[in-house]
Amino acid sequence: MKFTSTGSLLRLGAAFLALTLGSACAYADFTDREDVSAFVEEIATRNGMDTAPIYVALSRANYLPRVIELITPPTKRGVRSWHRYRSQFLGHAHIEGGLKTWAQYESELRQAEKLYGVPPEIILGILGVETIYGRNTGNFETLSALATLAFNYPPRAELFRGELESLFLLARDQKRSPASYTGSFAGAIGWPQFLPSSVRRFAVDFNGDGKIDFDSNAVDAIGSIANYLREHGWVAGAPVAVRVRLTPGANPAPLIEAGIEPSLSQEQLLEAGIRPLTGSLPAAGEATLVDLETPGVDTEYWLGYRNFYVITRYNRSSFYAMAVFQLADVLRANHDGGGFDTASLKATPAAAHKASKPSKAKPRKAAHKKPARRAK
Ligand SMILES: [Ca+2]
Repeated sequence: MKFTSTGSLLRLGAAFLALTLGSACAYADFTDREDVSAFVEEIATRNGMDTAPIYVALSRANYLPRVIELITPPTKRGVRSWHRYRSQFLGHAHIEGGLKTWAQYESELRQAEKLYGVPPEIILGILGVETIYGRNTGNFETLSALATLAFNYPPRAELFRGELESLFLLARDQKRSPASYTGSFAGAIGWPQFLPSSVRRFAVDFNGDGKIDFDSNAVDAIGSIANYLREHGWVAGAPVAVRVRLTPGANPAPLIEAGIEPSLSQEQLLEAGIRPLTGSLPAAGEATLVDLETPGVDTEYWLGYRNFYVITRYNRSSFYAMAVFQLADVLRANHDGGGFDTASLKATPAAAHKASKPSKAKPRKAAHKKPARRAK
């Protein structure tokens, strides 16, 4: 279609007007606000920083309405569906991507297991669920996202002001501009989606190049995820979760109400009618009972052990931890089986997952140039 010159001009004018109006709404200046000034003064005093660069950074931060939309819980609670949730993370992209990443970073993953006790498949399970192995790290400018949440989302202002403070400290540590980070709408950064406070506390320079790099390759993410899990109590070699069934008439509700932290003894579970699908329950200490509901089908019940709880420290949801665990299980089975088996897409792992099974596969040559492996 050909436009007349008048038409083009009108369109241009409209576009300009929209841009100007859009700017007026979207680019509120945080530094005009008293609560923001109080925040700047407070964090500068606490951390021995100058206020001026913080003001400069915040004056360039944008209010992001989309961030508020995404963080706000829906007014109507959706129907929980484990099958729907699970299908987002156990498809071809997650499994094939996981096996490729495993092959590419085999030696780094093995090194992380040696140092932190966390097996490759669990590290990959988290990387896969978080960002599909770095493919999907988020395009929100972290500074703007955190400023928006810190100052325009009262329900969680305290948390996000803490993360915004951590972002300024992280930028200072790394000698980067606070505006140079990108990630999720909620301020999580890079391949492993660490919040700034977690980067500062748990990230490790796993390829030994002197900096934390969560943007360009998996190596620092691999070491950092393993370190995060170990610091949160990962037990090397212990099981994560095992599927169970209920004896007829058993009432799981009080067991589920006991909470996500493992507190149920094997005797309590057996007495309440919890049975293994086969064999006997693993003697692995206290457990939590996890119910995975899907409308129209029988609820799945699982016992989550200490390591399951540790995965929920990454993201406080039993659906999340179970997706990580099941993706990990499929990756391990395919890796040891020596190839990608599409039938596994439908498999539901039922056996207790021994977390530190040694890999039976022969080490493969990494496809990339290997960096020096040195953890700090
Ligand atoms: Ca590094």
